Amino acid sequence: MTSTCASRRTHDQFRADVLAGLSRPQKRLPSKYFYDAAGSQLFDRITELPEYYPTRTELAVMREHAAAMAARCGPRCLLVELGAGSLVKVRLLLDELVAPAGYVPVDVSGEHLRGAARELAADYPGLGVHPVVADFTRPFELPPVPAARRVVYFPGSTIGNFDPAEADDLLGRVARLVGPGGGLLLGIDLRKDTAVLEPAYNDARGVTAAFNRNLLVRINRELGADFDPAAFRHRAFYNHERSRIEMHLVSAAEQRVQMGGATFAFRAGESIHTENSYKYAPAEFAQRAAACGLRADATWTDANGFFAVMHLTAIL
Ligand code: SAH
Ligand code: AVI
Repeated sequence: MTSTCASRRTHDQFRADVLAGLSRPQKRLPSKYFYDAAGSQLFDRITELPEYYPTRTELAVMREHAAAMAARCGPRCLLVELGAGSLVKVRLLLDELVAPAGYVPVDVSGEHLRGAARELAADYPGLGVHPVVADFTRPFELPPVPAARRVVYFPGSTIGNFDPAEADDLLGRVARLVGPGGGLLLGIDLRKDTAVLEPAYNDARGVTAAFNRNLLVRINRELGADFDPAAFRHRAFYNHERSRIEMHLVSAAEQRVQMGGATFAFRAGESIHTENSYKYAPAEFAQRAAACGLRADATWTDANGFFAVMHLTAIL
């Protein structure tokens, strides 16, 4: 009963966010809605593309420094992973952690999360695995697991998908969730040459384009809209002024889309802005985090300076 109510609320929120986003002068859709089961699978394919450097770079940084990262987390910590996805990177950390009190992967993509958590629990039989299907931008309950310290693990540069004010809000929430002395192990994608950034979001095989268009497929299926996904072109580019990759879906022609009694008109060339992916400099990020109650005390990067993993301590 409770979960039926929760899924009704999620559905209603999805409808309200889509209606509001498509009613703005620059049409917008929140990027968290990319991740239904198909979207999570498409994201996994993105992580394996030759152009998409973030995943393999972060994995390499994790592989090289996992022991030092685990030492920062400390013994008997409760590890809470935000936007956990397929639970790949955390395995490198779990292999080094001393007597972790438990592992709580949090993700909105419920079916995908539950499947990945079952597999992880089978591979780590002594570990308490407690998946939580939730939107981490809203309050959610942690299981009552006694631990020496709480550590949030937030890899993938998913923090980059939030506008600066939202990111600050999220950092503040994390600081309160872990409490004074608690930790945050965070992956951030760094500023780099446009010649590296833009191909990562415009891959030759068109997987990122399919990931972007899947949002329209999902809106059709779950909200009864009549988007023709083929009538929207994928566009991704680096916005220098804002230090972010922007993804858009561009209407190929003048067209109208219906959704539950509402009609949305598109001019030819008009776009829906579907995602931002901010790129940071480590020192600048550390400064922002300090203002949100988190002090950066270790940073690990790759030789090219493409990606950083940072440990921060809550100083509330
Ligand atoms: N951590 C993985 C996956 C990154 S993809 C990695 O580093 O490869 C981003 C993940 O965050 C997806 O699994 C998506 O479902 C999840 N996600 C995005 N916004 C979310 C939100 N607001 N609440 C919970 N999960 C979210
Ligand atoms: C999850 N997130 C950090 C990815 C990114 O790079 O911003 C999502 C993504 N969008 C297109 N490709 C990957």
